[in-house]
Amino acid sequence: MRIDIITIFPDYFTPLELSLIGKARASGILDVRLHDLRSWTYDRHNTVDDTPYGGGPGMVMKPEPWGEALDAVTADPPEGAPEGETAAPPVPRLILPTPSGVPFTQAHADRLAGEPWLVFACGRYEGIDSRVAEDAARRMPVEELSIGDYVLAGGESATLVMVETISRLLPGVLGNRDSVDQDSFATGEMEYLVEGPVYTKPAVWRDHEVPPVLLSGNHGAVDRWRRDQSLRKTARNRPDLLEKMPPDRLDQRDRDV
Ligand code: 6GU
Repeated sequence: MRIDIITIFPDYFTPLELSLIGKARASGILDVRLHDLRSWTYDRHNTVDDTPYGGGPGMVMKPEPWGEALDAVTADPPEGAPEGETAAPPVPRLILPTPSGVPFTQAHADRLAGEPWLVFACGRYEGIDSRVAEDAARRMPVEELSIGDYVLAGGESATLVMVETISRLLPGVLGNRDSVDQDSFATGEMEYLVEGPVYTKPAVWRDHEVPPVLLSGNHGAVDRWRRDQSLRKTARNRPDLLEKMPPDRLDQRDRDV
């Protein structure tokens, strides 16, 4: 997968050199390209913002640098499938991180992980002139996404969150595919549940014991216990998820928890 990120703070993305994502990049699974929006400005101060039409507080990002940046970044498509000649080049999908966007969920991540090419446009200030999205939508799908009900200073940290969430789903990035299926919010068994507590050695630490069932070797009992713990933790921390769970997702044992 190719990911282009356009930002006035390319240095914000040095964490993408580390850990899982750093390795995915080194191995060629993930091609992340950073672009400084100011390279598409031509005045002495490399201006990217201006006052809002209609008045009001703050500044708005000017459309011209964004238009040129998106044209340049999307001009050279990544190599498609190895059939080469016959395969059409992939279409980029533009992601606009904004607190006014659709709430980003694991389902978005699952879908976006199947795309060949994502472009993230990181806005600052009061946002990007709305004609940029309108113009881009003439040639590519555009999605406005929010990572939660709070306001960040800019789209950079939201982009880091989304890129990490998507990248760990790419084939070959996590050692163990199963760990993805067991995640909180994963589609399937865990769709309306969060994960319960986890333990490792030693079996006793500062008088705290690991729940004995986990040492029992009884896999059926372990699975049942984990599901119970997951239900209890979801009820405690995320009652909204249990509200949304279709009733047929609960068996009689679940109802007893
Ligand atoms: Cl994607 N951007 C900003 N600036 N604030 C946010 C957000 C995004 N998601 C939640 N708050």
